[in-house]
Amino acid sequence: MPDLILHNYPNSPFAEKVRLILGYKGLDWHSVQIPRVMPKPDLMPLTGGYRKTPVMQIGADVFCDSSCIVRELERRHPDTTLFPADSHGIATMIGAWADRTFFFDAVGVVFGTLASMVPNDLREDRMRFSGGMIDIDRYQREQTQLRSQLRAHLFWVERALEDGRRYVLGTTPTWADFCLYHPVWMVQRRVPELGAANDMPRTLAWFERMTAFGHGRPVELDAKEALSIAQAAAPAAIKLGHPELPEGFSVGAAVTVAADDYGKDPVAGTLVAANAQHIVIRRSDPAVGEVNVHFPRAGFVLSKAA
Ligand SMILES: N[C@@H](CCC(=O)N[C@@H](CS)C(=O)NCC(=O)O)C(=O)O
Repeated sequence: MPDLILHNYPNSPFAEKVRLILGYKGLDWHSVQIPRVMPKPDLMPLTGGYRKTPVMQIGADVFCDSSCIVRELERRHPDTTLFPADSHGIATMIGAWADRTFFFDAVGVVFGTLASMVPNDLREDRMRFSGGMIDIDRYQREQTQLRSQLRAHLFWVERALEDGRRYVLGTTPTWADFCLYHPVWMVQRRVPELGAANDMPRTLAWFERMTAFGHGRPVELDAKEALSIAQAAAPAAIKLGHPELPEGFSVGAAVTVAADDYGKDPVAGTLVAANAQHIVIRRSDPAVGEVNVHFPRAGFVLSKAA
């Protein structure tokens, strides 16, 4: 039975990024279907409030955010690495741009183009979730501008591939390719009629190459079963190199961790470890017992609990 459990739903671009990485690494994994809007009653006991998609679970360890997920996947399955040679710095920088700016180009174009088909529950949920940033009426009004931004940024991908390289940093795929992939996937899948990249042959060929990695070998798992797996497991012993706690924080302190951009619901727990890239807190819930919840340091706020 595979250890990796991905809590996800089919239309989630960030989940697609991780599914494709699982495919690239050739892994067996369990897929738990979660709702795309709140409430998410079988996810909250695991995360303690983090509601974004995807979340990865391994026993009683829960990994929030695709960059935290990939760090753990790399640790466990380093062979087909996403960070070959000295690509780590540049790949993570491109990834950070793609996951925020480029992703929101795609969100604006897709939601604005499909505005009349977006159900009310999704509209309202995303408005609340994003603190007003994902405003589908505004996306509809500003569609010309949003499409021009998407196209401008898509051409950056085309330019990156201009010398005939197969992937944006050379001959093998890196984290940068997977982060650039999911916004393109969202646009190509949801609004193919726009032909947003039709005059970008290198981008289209790269997209096909990336798509061919597939999703590995997923097996569906019931959400309640995932909770039982956490309940039956113990949180892993954490050995983080180069501990780095902000002044005034100590291991064992009551803290909260929250995203700094959108979906900012804080998760409360006891600080287990932190370094420049990673935060781990321990929390418990009757449905899962004790769990470690892992976050990236970049893009997250660590605070003392009130
Ligand atoms: N920084 C996060 C972003 C995740 C994200 O924004 N996911 C979207 C779906 S693709 C989301 O959470 N939407 C609301 C939801 O699923 O509840 C990551 O890298 O995982």
